[in-house]
Amino acid sequence: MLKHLPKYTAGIAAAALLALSGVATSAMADPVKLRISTPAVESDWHAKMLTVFKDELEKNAPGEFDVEIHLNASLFKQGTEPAAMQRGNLDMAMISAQDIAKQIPAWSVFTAGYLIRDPDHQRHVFHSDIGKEFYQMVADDMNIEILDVGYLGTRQLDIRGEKKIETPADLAGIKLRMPGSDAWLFLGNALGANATPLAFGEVYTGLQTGTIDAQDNPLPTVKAAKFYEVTNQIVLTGHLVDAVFLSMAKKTYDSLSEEQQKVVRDAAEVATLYNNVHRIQDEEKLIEFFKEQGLKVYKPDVAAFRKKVQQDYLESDFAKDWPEGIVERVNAIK
Ligand code: KDO
Repeated sequence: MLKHLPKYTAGIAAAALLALSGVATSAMADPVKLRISTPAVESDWHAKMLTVFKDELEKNAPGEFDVEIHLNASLFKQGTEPAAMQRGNLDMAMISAQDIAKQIPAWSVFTAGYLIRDPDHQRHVFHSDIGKEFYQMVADDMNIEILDVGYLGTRQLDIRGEKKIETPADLAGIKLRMPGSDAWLFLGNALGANATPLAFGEVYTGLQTGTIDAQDNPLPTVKAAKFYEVTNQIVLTGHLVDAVFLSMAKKTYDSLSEEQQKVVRDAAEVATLYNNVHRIQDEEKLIEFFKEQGLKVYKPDVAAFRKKVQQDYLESDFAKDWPEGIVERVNAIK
């Protein structure tokens, strides 16, 4: 097309075209691929928050990120996500304190029952200097960047059978499914049950067939994964105010520009807040829903559970790895 223009105009046009194509090349650089893996089921809030995260990135940095969300542990098995990120096979995941404690024993403090008091306390703790110190350990020792903390919910017991549970002694002999790691199993045993490891995706069938008697999860997850269909009672022990840490492989994070890192952090904040608001609302409403489904829902002697669980943790080997004064510092956060 340039041949129809006078020579000098053609020169200017060619230069302009070149400049334009330069702009086009940088604007059309390949989007950063972010593959996220989680065992969460589609209708649970922490699964939905990943779509919020993706939409926020698209809104604030159009075309710069290509987020792929893999649910139901379809990409990596539950608990293997940190290693996958460390090996460079995965960009993002929602990891648990229990996952982290496998590599950084100090983190087991956040796997302890009855330490974090409620969702606000959780957010305040992890947004304080304590959070900064503990996130730094994860960045330094695991090469994983924690973007923000999300409230997974307060874990309650969900049991087959009619036996009324008032105290830890009533759980003796009950096969309580826990996710598969030492920290999780310790919690199940501290509650007084016989903790047995099983992946999240196998819990429904385990309860249905009776290979396990019980499982523990926050109420929104009991609903989303339909565990209420195969159990008879929910015992409101409230034993763990649980967290998921929305995280990115450090290699991926470091490859981003400063602006992109900010967009990613802001999106993580919006996503975790969305999760928290909905989950907290659901936790209030769901007791009625489970009662309508024919389950018994009641509070046991929570003080008896708290006393035994706290004592077991303080006397455990885990506590030997907790930084000096950490329990007092966590308790002091309002
Ligand atoms: C579970 O397996 O019980 C658990 O609640 C543990 C959490 O750390 C997290 O992995 C969660 O499952 C999954 O995201 C499924 O909701």
